[in-house]
Amino acid sequence: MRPTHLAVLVCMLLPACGDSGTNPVDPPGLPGPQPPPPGLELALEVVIRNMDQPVFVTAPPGDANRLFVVERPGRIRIIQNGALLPRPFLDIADLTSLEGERGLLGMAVHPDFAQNGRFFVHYTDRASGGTRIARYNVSEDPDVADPASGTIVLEVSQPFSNHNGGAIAFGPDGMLYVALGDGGSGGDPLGHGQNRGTLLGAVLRIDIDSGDPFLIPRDNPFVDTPGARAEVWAYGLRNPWRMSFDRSTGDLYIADVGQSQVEEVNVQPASSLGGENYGWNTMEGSTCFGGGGCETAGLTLPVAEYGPGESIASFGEDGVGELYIVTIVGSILRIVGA
Ligand SMILES: [Ca+2]
Repeated sequence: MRPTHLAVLVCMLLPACGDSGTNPVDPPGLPGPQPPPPGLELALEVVIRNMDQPVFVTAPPGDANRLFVVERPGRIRIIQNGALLPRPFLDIADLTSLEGERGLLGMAVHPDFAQNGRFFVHYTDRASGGTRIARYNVSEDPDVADPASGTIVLEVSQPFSNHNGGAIAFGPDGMLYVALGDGGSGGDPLGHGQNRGTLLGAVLRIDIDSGDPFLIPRDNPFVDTPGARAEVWAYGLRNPWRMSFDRSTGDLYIADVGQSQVEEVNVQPASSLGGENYGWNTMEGSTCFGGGGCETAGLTLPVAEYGPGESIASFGEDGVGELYIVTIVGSILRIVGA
């Protein structure tokens, strides 16, 4: 099952879809996820159980034999041809805070991993509680990373232990996209979502193949905007936990965790020049946050919303584009044709 429309799959696979009160809704005037093709039936196949708080799976591009499982406590494990390798690929548990929603939250393998052996992780620093984006290299053993290769690429302080974001992904343009939450507490008390002058509540876009540790691409949307951080690609996000570039179209899907009412999926077309404001905390989903009215001009609404309450932590893809579900209670499930 190749991932073309994650939002559709969210709806097709979550039991909440179709239950009373939790139907996904399409905001008026916006295109919602398309219905699955006629005759398409999906099933789930257990890959492994009893992982330690898995939050994501990924693999090097083209790698058909290995699945890399990101465990929140700070380890990356490899499932090779269906079997869990005993030695972790990377173990940074001693660097990682597990307080609240903190932890090792995301991983992105460099598109040229076969040549440069690089990958990037998104985790919470145990000492400071801040977010760290770090680069590592694989060792001479292809199944083990070199722990000494760790280099901090980006540090972002976090005012509260929740809403750290967590997604990190390479775009079709070769840039590294990093998703950060609004910094936490409830209701975004510090106003980070609507503040382009902070890296919080935003998706960042950086060029990690240039500069030291990176360059800000000249075509980022706020490079010339006074008071804005030039790293910001899109903003108005509460807790962008996962994002994924569609392999066939290049469209970017951003899953944002809602305050209490809805979870939402935002879609940014591949043709976007960036700069979208996804609404938080002026809006939660397609509703003005806090009741009453609000100024919605200039805000980009989600394409899908659904009720919270499922145990699915993430979707993920292997190196050849097969799609998986990760549950926080420890299971990795492959989506297959029924
Ligand atoms: Ca939103």
